[in-house]
Amino acid sequence: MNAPLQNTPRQAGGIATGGKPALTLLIAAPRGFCAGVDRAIEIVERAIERYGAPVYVRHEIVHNKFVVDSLRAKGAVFVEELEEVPDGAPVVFSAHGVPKSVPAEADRRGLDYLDATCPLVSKVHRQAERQIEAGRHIVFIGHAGHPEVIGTMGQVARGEMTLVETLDDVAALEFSSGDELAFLTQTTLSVDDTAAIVEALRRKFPHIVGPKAEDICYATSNRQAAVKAIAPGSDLVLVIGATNSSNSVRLVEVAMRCGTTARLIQRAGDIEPEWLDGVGTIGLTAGASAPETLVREVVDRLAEWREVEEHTLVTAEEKMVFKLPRQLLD
Ligand code: 0CH
Ligand code: SF4
Repeated sequence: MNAPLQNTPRQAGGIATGGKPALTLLIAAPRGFCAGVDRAIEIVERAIERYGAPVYVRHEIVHNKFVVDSLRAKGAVFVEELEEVPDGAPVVFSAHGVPKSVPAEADRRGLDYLDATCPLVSKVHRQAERQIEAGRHIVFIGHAGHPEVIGTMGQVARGEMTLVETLDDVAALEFSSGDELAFLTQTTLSVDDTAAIVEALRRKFPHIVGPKAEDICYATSNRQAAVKAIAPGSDLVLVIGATNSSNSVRLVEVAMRCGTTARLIQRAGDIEPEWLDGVGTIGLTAGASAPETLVREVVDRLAEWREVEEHTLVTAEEKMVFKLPRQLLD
């Protein structure tokens, strides 16, 4: 539920020298870490405390270099496949989820593993199983090659789930009226694009069943709504996030669809001073895997060049917290 807009003026830090041109900064809220990312990072940190370094992590725990480098410095070792994990070493599965074959292989090898899959991704995994049990073929809306898509498609047998990415993919689907169908979605998609794809699916296959709301998670929806609130009043929107971060890339797209120039940056150092030419207002947000410290770094960098006045636009309050896996609680 959206909270009323609040305006929180705050002077930025940085070098205060007189005579710099003014810059208004519209900072989106919510932004940055979601409950699933908080949980995933805590799982790696606690695993290192419990088992000692090294703790292996299959895939980037979340798609953020700063987070990955920080955990690496504490003793995490990041690998892409389980075969890179030595026998006897503890391993954590990333927040994006894994195909069923991965825990099965870990069990076969007797590895101690912790599953940092976000509970909202796991929920989609369980829905996939249920739809297959009910005898339905699944149309899955997602981005090919993304680890969450590989993980969710790996919950069912080959051939039981068909991936669609676009309206054209829906148009090309060939199912007969007798085929029982269900749809599910990746959690970090564009809310607007997905609504259009779901509508096309329902039009083409009126008997298709799906979740009441698509599976796009609260954090993804809230961050897109928040960027919609800041983009129209901004000359430039900066989104802090990685190029392989689905939810962060979606934020750039949302801002651009508001008619605003938008750029994805990993760190403050990516900002080119000429981007600020003719710019009086910058909108700033961060993907679900980007830590708040990188937001402050960007504010401080901008304050080196301009007299910055910060305004935070709050479009929703988030109180979601997810429990840690049982193995870490005793
Ligand atoms: O947005 P994606 O899924 O690429 O992942 P991220 O950037 O690591 O953000 C956290 C979401 C993880 C699973 O939903
Ligand atoms: Fe979970 Fe959503 Fe965060 Fe992904 S973006 S980790 S689904 S809360």
